[in-house]
Amino acid sequence: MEPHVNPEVRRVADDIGSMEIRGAAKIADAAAAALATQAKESDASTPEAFRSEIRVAARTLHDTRPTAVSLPNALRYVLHGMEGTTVEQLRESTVAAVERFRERLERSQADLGAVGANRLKDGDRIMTHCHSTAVLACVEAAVAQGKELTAVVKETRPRNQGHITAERLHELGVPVTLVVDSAARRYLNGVDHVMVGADSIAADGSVINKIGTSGLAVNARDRGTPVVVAAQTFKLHPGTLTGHSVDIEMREESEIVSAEERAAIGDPTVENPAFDVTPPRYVDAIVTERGQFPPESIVMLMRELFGENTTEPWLQ
Ligand code: RUB
Repeated sequence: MEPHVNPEVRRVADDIGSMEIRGAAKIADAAAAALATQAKESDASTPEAFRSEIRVAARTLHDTRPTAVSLPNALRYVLHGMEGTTVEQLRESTVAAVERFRERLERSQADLGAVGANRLKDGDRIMTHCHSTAVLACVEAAVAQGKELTAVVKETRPRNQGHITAERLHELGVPVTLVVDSAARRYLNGVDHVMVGADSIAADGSVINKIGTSGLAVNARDRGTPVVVAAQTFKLHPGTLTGHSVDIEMREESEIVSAEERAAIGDPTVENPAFDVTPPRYVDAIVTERGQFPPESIVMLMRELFGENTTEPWLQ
């Protein structure tokens, strides 16, 4: 019999797939919390049944979106923390691992914000793309230090996550200029830093983030504007240490064009990649809760944090 998956796990998985819950950090947090619900409400009668329920729940959450490594890293953290020989011990250790993970997530975001804020000076203007809670943590910390910042926000088609960023920056008291994505280069001359988040960071220092990030970084390099990537260390992709590449999510064409619109323009092939890869040579610094790193040195940190442990426990 297929192990029981808690309805809350299914709801969170659906919400991640439909992007009700989105952004790498929020996805990781929601997935970990869903595993705690699965553990708390499980009526498994044997330790084996409990373990296989948690593994199936983890796989359900894992198979929602492929690019943000924060999701498998969160699941891996919780599954490695699951220990004991009775159902009660397994339940308690799983719930405790979720709590530790969520606390670490919050703390690392604040620590990262303090590092990123050091890069920002009073009067600076940043440009950002998509909606990154890590970027906002840097801005929030800088504002708390009394620095006055302004921001150029790219709208981030097709899902317009730039609107969320504009709203959050407004709440922080940062004046925002919202521009269409293709206007970015025109505004780079007046910008002091490009600041973006990451969904995954590969062992060679490549940064995988919302589609459009790589073009922005190339343009910024051309203009001499530094590109800063704000990302907690759970964005480091352990599989890339052993030669795997990061899967780029292709989303529905309906996010770009309706079936009628497509038919009216001669039925072109429509492609909708959600992320792209920015090579390390276009990135000036990766800001993490452990300090800031040149992208080429991130592999050292990856080895320190993950060692040889790059397996997926929910597949066992
Ligand atoms: C979100 C996105 C964000 C990163 C970082 O893409 O690319 O820049 O996830 O976010 P989507 P954070 O909207 O498709 O999920 O810093 O909050 O983890």
